[in-house]
Order: sequence, then C-alpha cells, then structure tokens
Amino acid sequence: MGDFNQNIDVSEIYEPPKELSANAHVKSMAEYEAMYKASIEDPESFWGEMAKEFYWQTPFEKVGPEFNFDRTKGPVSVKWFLGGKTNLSYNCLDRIIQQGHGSRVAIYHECNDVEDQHASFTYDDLLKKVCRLANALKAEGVKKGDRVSIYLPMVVELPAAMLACARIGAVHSVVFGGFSSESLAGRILDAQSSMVITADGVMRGAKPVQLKAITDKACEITQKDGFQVRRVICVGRLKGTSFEPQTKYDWVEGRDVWYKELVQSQSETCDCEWMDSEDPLFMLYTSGSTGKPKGVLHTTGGYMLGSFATTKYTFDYHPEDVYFCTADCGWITGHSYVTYGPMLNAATQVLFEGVPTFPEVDRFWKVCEKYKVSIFYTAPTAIRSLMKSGDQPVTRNDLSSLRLLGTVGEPINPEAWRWYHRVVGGSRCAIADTYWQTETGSHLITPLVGAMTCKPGSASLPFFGVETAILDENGKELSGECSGRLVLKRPVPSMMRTVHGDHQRFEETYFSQFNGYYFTGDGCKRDKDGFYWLTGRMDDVINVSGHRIGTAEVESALVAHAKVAEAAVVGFPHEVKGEGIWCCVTLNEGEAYDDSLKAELKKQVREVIGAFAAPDEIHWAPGLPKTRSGKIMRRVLRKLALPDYDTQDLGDTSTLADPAVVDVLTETAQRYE
Ligand code: 6R9
Repeated sequence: MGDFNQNIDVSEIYEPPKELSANAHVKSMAEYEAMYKASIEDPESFWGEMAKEFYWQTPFEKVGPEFNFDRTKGPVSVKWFLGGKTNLSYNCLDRIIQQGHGSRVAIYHECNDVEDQHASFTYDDLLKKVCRLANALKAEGVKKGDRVSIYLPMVVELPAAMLACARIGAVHSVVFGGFSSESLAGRILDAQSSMVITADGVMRGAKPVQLKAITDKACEITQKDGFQVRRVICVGRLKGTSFEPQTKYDWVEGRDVWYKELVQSQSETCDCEWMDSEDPLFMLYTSGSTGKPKGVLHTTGGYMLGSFATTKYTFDYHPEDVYFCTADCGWITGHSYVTYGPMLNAATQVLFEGVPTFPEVDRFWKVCEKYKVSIFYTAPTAIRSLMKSGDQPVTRNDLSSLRLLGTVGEPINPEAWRWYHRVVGGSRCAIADTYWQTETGSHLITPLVGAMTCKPGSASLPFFGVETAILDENGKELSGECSGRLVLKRPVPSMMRTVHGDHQRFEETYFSQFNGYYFTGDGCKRDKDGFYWLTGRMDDVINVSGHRIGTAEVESALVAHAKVAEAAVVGFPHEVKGEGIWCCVTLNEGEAYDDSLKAELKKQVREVIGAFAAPDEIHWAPGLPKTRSGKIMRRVLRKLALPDYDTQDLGDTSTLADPAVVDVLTETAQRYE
C-alpha cells in the first residue's frame, strides 16, 4: 500500500496541550532531543540508569547492547543487560506491592455483558492469583523453559496466566481467541507445548465463542502429528451463568481440569525463578511473507525495560491515570501495553472483554466514562468503524477524564485522526500514533505528546534508543526528506532475539535484504521536519483491521480446498479495515465456478486461519498472471484489486507468460461490481 496517505498535508500541525505539557515526563523538544541524544551516544548510562527502577536479583554487569546485525561477521545476535538476573512477574507485582501500592486497583474487569459482575483486582489480589496458578503449573511439572499455550478471552486469568508463566520461567505462547483450531494446533505443535490454558467459552458481543471445543479439536489435530497435549486447564467463564447452555464441548478425563479446582488448594505465595536477562520470556506468532507464522521470541531484561519505558513516556503515565488499552492479549499490543508495560508502571487499567459495538456503538465511550479513563489506546480501524456512527454516540458520554489518546496497528488516515482528536478528545487531548511491531516488542516511532507537535497521519519521531534509517532499493541510506524502506541500525532493548526453533529464518527474514540492518518490512517517508510517515508493508503481508496476515497463508488455505488449483492473494484499500483481502482463484479442470463455491472458500479460510482472515473478494481466473519463470505478478493483481483501477494502467505486462490472462481477469473483476 505504497500510496497510502498520498494526500497528506505535512504542514498540518497540532501543538502539545499546554496542561499536559506542563506536567509531562518530557516537556519540550529540547528535553526530548537531549534524552534521545544521550540514548544513542551513551546507551550504557541511559538504559542502565533507567533499569535501576527494577529489582535485579543479580545486577547486570553490562548494559550492552552486544549485537551483530552483519551476517558476514557471523550469526545475528542481540544481547542486553548481560549477567543480570531478574523476573518479570516479580517486577510487575511484588515490587509494586513493596512500594506500597498493594491496595491499588491493577485491573478493572469490564465484562462483555453490561449486566455482568465487573470484578476489580488490586495488586495484592493479582499477586495471589498469579502465585496460585504458578504453583499449580509447577505441581503439573512445568519447568523453566517449557512452553505453555494460552488460548483465553480477555478475562483476568489471561494476564494472570502470562505472569504465572513468567514467575516460574515457563515461556508463554498466547494465541488470540479468534484463531481457528487449525491455527491453534499449528502453534501448539511448533511450540511443543504440552499444556494449554483455555476457557469453556466466552460471549463476544451477542455471539458465543466455543474456545474449549476449538481447543479440543486443536488437540486432536496435534495428535495426528503424534503430539499429545498433556493438560488442558479450563477457566469456567460461562459455567454457572445464563450463557452456559450456549457452550458445547467434551471433557477428556485425565487431560482436562477446571482452573478453579486446580488452583484452589495452592499456596498464595510462590518463589520466583530468577531468569537471566536473555532467558526467553514469551513467544508470539506473527505472519510474514512466506510460509507459516513464525514464533517471535522475546527475552527477559530488555523486553522489561522496553515495555516499561514506552508505557511511561509515550503515554506519559502518571499514578493518577486510569489507562484503557482495547487490544487483546493475543496480540503484541496486549502483551506490552496490557500485561507488562502498565503493571511495571503500577498502573490502574481497564481490561475489556467485549467488543466496541455491543450492546451499542458507544461501548468504548461508556467504559471511559464509567472508569474515568484518562489514557485510551486503540486501533485506527476501530476509530474508522465508530466514526461511521457519527459524533452523537461519543458526545452523549462524559469523556472529560480523557487526556491522551493512542493509536496502533496501521497507519491512521488524517481524517480519522482529526475525528479522534475533535470528537473523542474534545480537541483537548493529545494523540500518540505509535508505530512498532511484534518483533520490536515496544514503540519505535511515536510522538512524546508533551514535547512534540503532532501531524495527523505521522508517527512523528523515533523513541529513545531507536536509530532508524531510510534506505533506497539498493540499500543506500537516504538523508533529509526522502522515501524508502525503514530499517534499524541497532537493536532496541525489547527487540526479538530469534524465531523459535529457526534462527536461520530470523536472519533471512529481517537481515538478508539489507546486510547490517534490521528491515522492518515497512515503507516510510521522512518530511522536511524529520517526521516519519509510515506508508505500509513492502512485503507480502497485508494489514486487515490492524491484524497482520500473510498473503501466503491465505493462499495456502484456499489451495487446501479440493477444487482449487491455484490462488493468489493481495490487499486492497478498504475504508474501515485499512486493507481488505482480494483473492484470485483458479479451479481444477472440470470444476464449476459458482457463487456457492465462493462462500465455501470463505468458510475454508475462516476454518484454517480464523474469521478475521476471511476474504473480502474472490475472483475466478482461468490462470494466474505469471512471468515466464512462473512467478505470480503481484503488482498486476494489486492494481486489479484497486476499486478504481484503470485497465490501461496495469504497468508493464510484456513479461507475462500469457498476457490474455489479464484480459480475462479484468473482465471478471468488472463483472463482480
Ligand atoms: C504493534 C503492531 C506490525 C505492522 C508494522 C506496520 C503496521 C503498526 C503502525 C503501523 C503505521 C502505525 N503498523 N503500527 N503502521 N503506523 N502506528 O501492530 O504489531 O501486529 O506485528 O504489526 O503493523 O506495517 O510493520 P504487528
């Protein structure tokens, strides 16, 4: 989506709100610049000083980073806080309690149903909960380094399970509750986790989601591959509620156990496993341009610092704030900005189980009013979809507590930015458009809103320690105002260390295109003021409602259908989702091209990946546009997928093996409209 934000106005400027600025951690550009300079010139002191905030059971000997981004000089590696031993769960809970904040609310749980009992948990409560589960996991034989898969809805047991794993040194692998049984199975298998923590089910809006049944099916699938899930721990989310009849699942004796029964006899204290700075903390699967999703592996010390520092500075977090991030813990945003970052800052936050449109389109704003939320963090796709309902659902709620708004996941179009600013933020709040990735663990480019002016559509300037460059296609660094590929010249503390079980894939994915640099996969412009404007992925990854989907994954799901011979998938600009999924499918000889098959194929993708990856458009093609060497010419498809494409402007198609294919595709595409 290289042409996103084409009509941006780089001179539209919003000054930092005065009151916010006066009390901000970073109050002026001069302060930001000085801190940024220090972070680049002397990372040892900059990060070393900041890391003193934490409890280190064994102090680190060296801040680092010790790293190699140059493949000609040996394996790519990243290390921070060498020699240090610590524990994330201890720093998120015990340390906060020791500081005297045990009775502070850590989590307000806002349930899907407005009428439900919305419990709140103090730091004291949460520590007990985490310890009980940690002890239970230990009693089940889970040891340091073992992987535990977590497939839970947004209930307090989700962050608690993450922290329980962290406490005993188990590596958590959270799988978003919208993924299908096949996706879950693939992730369980790849991680070889013999333990899965799930729930009987959950209501998402008015719809039940059968988490346990999906988990059961996933376990069956792994069994076919010879892998046995030993234990399924089941949180009784709907058990005993009026929604219970809507859940259907089997109970496998000897394997399945209720969460409540498992933890009830456990002690409320649990010693921590002291983890080396570079010991794994978690893995999280994300999509790339090729093959199956990869397990992005994050480690302990650097990730702790990155999630802490960005929460503090980007959100200008202060103890009186009430923080609400709408992301699910199944994505990286929920890891860094629900579980870890806020708790490391002793924050009080809202954990939201529901959806923005249930029971009505003003649910987010109702929640903000109810808890007097001051910091609100969501995705542009949510803003765009809520914007369609007009201002009234927002303005009928009292949002005067809000002071800072954040966005994440995809570029925000200036129109949505302005609406967010004017209507949600009452023209009074600052907006932090935070650019980062699963791989980087925490914000890379984001305004520090007390210090910087904001420009709608720009993620502003690099966070501390982030040394960026923009490269041309030959890997030459561009300077000043320019447009190209965004890379990092050195590692941020919270950066991924490897792909689980496949270090070579890590190197090839991120370091092979431009040796010596970490390539983000994103296109980027820099304007005359040095502000960054992210323009979208430059690889075969599409961003649908802020969810990263590899076109190859959708293609392989389609091809798995018995009637499909070949499939090619590209993204197209979508008003609400950011990008939509456009597919071009060739059937096997003799198969009939009809609409019922289209519906079947959409269902197929839902089942193989998850509902959020369902194609928006499927087009039939007698053959795919390929070069003579057999490569699919995606740039032609991308043009065809544009709503207002021009048949005369498909670029150079002279290298196509069969140019007639394009004519047929053009026709079918037109017929579809
Ligand atoms: C945190 C997260 C990462 C990809 C990233 C980029 C896009 C995220 C963005 C943004 C423009 C922003 N992206 N935030 N693009 N402006 N503020 O979303 O992680 O799911 O790994 O996606 O999302 O393309 O490379 P992840």
